[in-house]
Amino acid sequence: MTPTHAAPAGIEVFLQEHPHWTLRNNTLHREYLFPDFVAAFGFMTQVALRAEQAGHHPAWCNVYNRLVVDLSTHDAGGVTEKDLALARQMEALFQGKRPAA
Ligand code: H2B
Repeated sequence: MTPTHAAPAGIEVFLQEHPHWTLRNNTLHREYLFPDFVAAFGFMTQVALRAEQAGHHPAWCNVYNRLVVDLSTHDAGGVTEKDLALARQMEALFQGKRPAA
């Protein structure tokens, strides 16, 4: 299978536009903090529905109000446009906007 890595320029543009995200261990990495567990889990639930729709799923770890996210495409062994798309959806949800389907 041909890996479909996102163009490095695409990642750079995304990282410049979204300074909370970094490239870490070949994943798109971000930590979110919420007021409490219910807010964190509510956000995760919204993301989960979007991820399932897209057939593309986050690696994440939640402890109480903290959510650590690492996005990569396992099939491709790195960050692809699918991860950038999921990250953009997460940012839109986090800012209370309804992301484009
Ligand atoms: N999610 C992520 N992050 N990477 C993948 O390669 C991936 C996935 N593959 N979700 C999908 C599921 C694949 O296993 C199914 C068959 O679509």
